[in-house]
Amino acid sequence: ASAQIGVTGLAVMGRNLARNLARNGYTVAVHNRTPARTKALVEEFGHEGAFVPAGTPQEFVAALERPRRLLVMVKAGAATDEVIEEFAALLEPGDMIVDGGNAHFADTRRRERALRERGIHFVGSGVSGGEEGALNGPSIMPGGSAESYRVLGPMLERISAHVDGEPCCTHIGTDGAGHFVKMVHNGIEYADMQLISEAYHLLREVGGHSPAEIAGIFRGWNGGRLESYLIGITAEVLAHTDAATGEPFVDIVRDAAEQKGTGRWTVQSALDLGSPVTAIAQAAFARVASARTELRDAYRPLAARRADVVPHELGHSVLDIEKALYASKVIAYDQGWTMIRDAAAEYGWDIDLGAVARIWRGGCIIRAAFLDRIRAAHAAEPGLVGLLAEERFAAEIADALPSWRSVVATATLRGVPVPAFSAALAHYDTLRSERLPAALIQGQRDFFGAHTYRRTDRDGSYHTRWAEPGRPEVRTDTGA
Ligand code: NBP
Repeated sequence: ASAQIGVTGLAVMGRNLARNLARNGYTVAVHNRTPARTKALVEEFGHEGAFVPAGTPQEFVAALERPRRLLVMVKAGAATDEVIEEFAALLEPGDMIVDGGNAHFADTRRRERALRERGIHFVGSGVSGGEEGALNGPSIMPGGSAESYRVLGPMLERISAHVDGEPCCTHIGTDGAGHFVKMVHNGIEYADMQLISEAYHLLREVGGHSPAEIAGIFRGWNGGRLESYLIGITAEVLAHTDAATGEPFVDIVRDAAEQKGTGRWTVQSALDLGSPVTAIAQAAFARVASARTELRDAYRPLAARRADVVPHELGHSVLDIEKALYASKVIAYDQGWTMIRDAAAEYGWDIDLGAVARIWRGGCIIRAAFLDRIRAAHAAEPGLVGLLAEERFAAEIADALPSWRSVVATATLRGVPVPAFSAALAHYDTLRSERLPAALIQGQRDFFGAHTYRRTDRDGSYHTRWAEPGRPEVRTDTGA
């Protein structure tokens, strides 16, 4: 036994963390379910430090000094449970398993409890910074026992990023605390990316600036109080020109933002906790909405027209407010129906959407006259994707729109919070938009996480090698 730590799971994250550990002078045992990855790591990067390749879990565990420190970097979810189970059986009391994957904190709490009963320390640790961070210094958010941190902390602090000599790693708290904090980090990241993208969209649609000009504006902002990684990469994404078409890159990316789900977890947990994380929630929903092709297709015919974009004057009469309330209410109900439709598809429920409206017309708290109209709309068109696509509702909303905008604008100018009115209005504008800044979010995601994007002009998944000269584009779904 000669290795101070072992890494199992040698895809991008695990491989780079193993290299980071080795570059920092630790002897690192390496293991992967498919042995080819272990072999490739040692062949390509063996010169960077001391690696001990292990072909089997038994060899891997035997290579580790006691108490054993085992870093698991496999796919989050069931794979993590399988790997923990497999290795826990080979470990002894006092040994430590670190899960550096993106686990849900509730899973981490469950795993920690189960392993604690067997005398094994389980450290659920958030790792942020993507591939690049894993190699050169990530931000690390370990949970688990104080005792485990005494042993692991110095190693994790050493391989973490450092700012002003301080490591970007600290013991967050017991059991799931590390993964919880990582989850919130990702929620904030969603909000930050959405806000940046909305700023870009405003500069483009309202300010009339080109993507290249906006890149310059962001570069300027990055020299001031907004300085940040995300603002910096946004400037780079916006300045990039697509080699195939000569168009701004942001214009050839499909404006359907994707996600791996950690932002969604933040919102779900926030509802359980009663934490009002509305900016994060709006960001998560903005991504979801951008990718709902069938809703956007249904609502695009309602596309913004000049007349309903610029209100003639800012109004806030009783009639204006009535119209804003009505329109917002239709949106809220429509969102509810979308959710019921989604759940029906997910769980295989055969739900009559018109009947839901019918049974809510009386007796319940949301009983309302227009439920009969919702019932009728679904009866007339069984596959109805959304209420706003129905002619009469569409006409009513179009009529209400100038008042609705005026009310939200007036409230905003006067500092009167109207979170639901403005969220409903943004939902309407989102779904009927021809283009959304979700394309920029896809560019940001591809930049920092190689998460790939889809193009507007051809099929397939693509990745731009942002760090290479000329920023070549590769297709990723064909292995090319
Ligand atoms: P992936 O999430 O793509 O997972 C691939 C790894 O999991 C491979 O080593 C694979 O082994 C292994 N694996 C799977 Br899949 N099922 C397994 C099983 N049943 N038993 C054993 N091994 C199994 O890798 P990644 O992108 O490097 O991410 C690793 C973790 O880090 C994930 O939890 C991820 O969410 C998290 N994370 C990723 C990033 C990022 O930017 N990518 C950032 C921060 C955190 P194989 O080679 O044999 O298939």
